[in-house]
Amino acid sequence: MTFDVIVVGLGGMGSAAAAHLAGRGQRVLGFERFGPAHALGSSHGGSRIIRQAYFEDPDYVPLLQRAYELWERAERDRGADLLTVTGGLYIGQPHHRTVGGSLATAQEHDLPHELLDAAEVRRRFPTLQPEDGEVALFEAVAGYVRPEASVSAHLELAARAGAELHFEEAVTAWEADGDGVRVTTATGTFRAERLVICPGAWAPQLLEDLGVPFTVERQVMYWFQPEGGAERYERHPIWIHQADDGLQLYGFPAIDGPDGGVKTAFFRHGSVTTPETIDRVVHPDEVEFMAKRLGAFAPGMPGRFLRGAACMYTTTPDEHFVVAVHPEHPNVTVACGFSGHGFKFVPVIGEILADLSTTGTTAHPIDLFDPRRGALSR
Ligand code: PYC
Repeated sequence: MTFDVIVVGLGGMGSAAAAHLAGRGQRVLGFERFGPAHALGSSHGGSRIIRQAYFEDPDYVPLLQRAYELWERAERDRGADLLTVTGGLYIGQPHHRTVGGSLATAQEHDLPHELLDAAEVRRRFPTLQPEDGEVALFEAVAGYVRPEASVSAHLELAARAGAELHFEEAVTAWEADGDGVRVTTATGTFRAERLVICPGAWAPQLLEDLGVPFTVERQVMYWFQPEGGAERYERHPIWIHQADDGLQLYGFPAIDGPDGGVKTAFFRHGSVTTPETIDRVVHPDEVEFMAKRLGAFAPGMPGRFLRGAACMYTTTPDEHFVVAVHPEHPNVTVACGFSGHGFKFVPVIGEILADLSTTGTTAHPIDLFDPRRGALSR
């Protein structure tokens, strides 16, 4: 079999790229170092926030709007529940990024939203207790997506469209020249016309030649069983609270029924790690710190600690993604450095990668993700 394109890494982004490429009639070969929808990278933990009033940069909004359309399409095509709209609250001091940045983006893009003072948040959402002086931006369209179900759905869509997918087969090297690409794994060398590399936390190894100073960070997710049970968290908005010291704490509804607990985490409060050395144990002092911050903001929490899990962010210096045709190799496309906020974009990144790989360009606005941007120079 001759392949048009090899996809390296079949996590969130790679599985979507494989599905979009195979859906366009490309002969796709995919490699994943672990099993399908595994829990050893950056695409596990049951839920990821999706929102549109994006404090990171207003330029993400058109991509988010397309992502919503493509999440719905993937749900229809696969018959799976992938996106749940719950509403979202972004809470903190008005001048802090979580509220101020979300508001600026909502205004620039005319996104429906409400601004609530602390008393109104406490009245409408008694599970959350912002302090007087804090405010919240409420966005009805926000919610969560399911990472493992999304990876499984895109793998299934890719396979259904004819992609050949190899699991437990790590890529150890790749080369590209005018004749095409060669990818080496433990079982051999594979050739194709083009390559799409979605390495996740393996970017420092597989894309070292990009010269981007990636930092791989260990991040912990926590599940707590609230006092009095999880029922009142079942239909709860997702929320992000930025404290006075800048730390962002976020949480989800109880999505796994009354015994599954409520998931919370800090946004970017990790330690530098590598995929080979990451500590997957969640330690008592970490649980204690989370429980203290959570208890101060959410009455009824932390309740009882159920479990924790570690995952990895691959962060760029400006926390924007890297999505582009490789600057040195026109037949190689790359997607990495999602900096802890990428999962919501999975289907639109799949579409962009399919555009870039098949035509060398895309109609989507991706200038922000250029690997040669000044903010990334070492
Ligand atoms: O991707 O929206 C996001 C997010 C918020 C907190 C952590 N990740």
